[in-house]
Amino acid sequence: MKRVYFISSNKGKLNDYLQIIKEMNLDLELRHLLPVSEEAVYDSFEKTAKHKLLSNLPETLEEDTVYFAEDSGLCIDSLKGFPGVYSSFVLKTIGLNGILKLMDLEENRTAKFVCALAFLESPRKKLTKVVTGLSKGYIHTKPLGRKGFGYDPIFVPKGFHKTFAQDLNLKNQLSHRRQAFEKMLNTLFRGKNNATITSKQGK
Ligand code: ITT
Repeated sequence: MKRVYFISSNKGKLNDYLQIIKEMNLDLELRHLLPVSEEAVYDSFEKTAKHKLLSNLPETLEEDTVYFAEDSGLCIDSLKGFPGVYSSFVLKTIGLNGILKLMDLEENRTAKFVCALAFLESPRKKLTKVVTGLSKGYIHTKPLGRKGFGYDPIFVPKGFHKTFAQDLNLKNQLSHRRQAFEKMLNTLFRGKNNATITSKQGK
């Protein structure tokens, strides 16, 4: 069994990964590390994810173990990508209702979730790689559903009619997080661990 360490303070993300690993039937043990350094926000998800990983790595790294961190958020087209890299701050301040107010009477409700996942490709050399996943969809007019976390109650994935918070199984089959995680596993284990890893749903 392989061991992966996820560095994050967000229990919702952790639950997503646990469900993804279970659903993909992977022989992986996911462990959780709380960040030790203050969170910094850069102008891209990729840069922020890399910083989160490198500034929170334990001094001694375990061999044959994967360390990863991620930066994610919601980008709303009619708001020119807002809240984007500020998603965490915006959720804590104006919240879902504040976002819905900004979208009041807006006809173009398209949006996307982005997940940039930074991981150590080689723990010995501290070689970092960043992969990303995207979920396209739209912002509902009101929060619906009690599952998931963060912006899940207002986000409906493209081609479906329920919010992520109404159908967490659906979310974890196709989400930005699922795609980024699969990319990381494929980069790390392809060729070494039998087959390529793919999700059931298309990208
Ligand atoms: P970390 O310790 O992992 O950094 P965080 O909550 O600070 O946790 P981010 O900086 O990546 O995470 O902020 C992302 C924000 O976007 C945060 O408020 C999340 O709740 C929200 N978010 C990220 N992914 C989401 C998802 O899949 N569904 C709903 N909301 C999400």
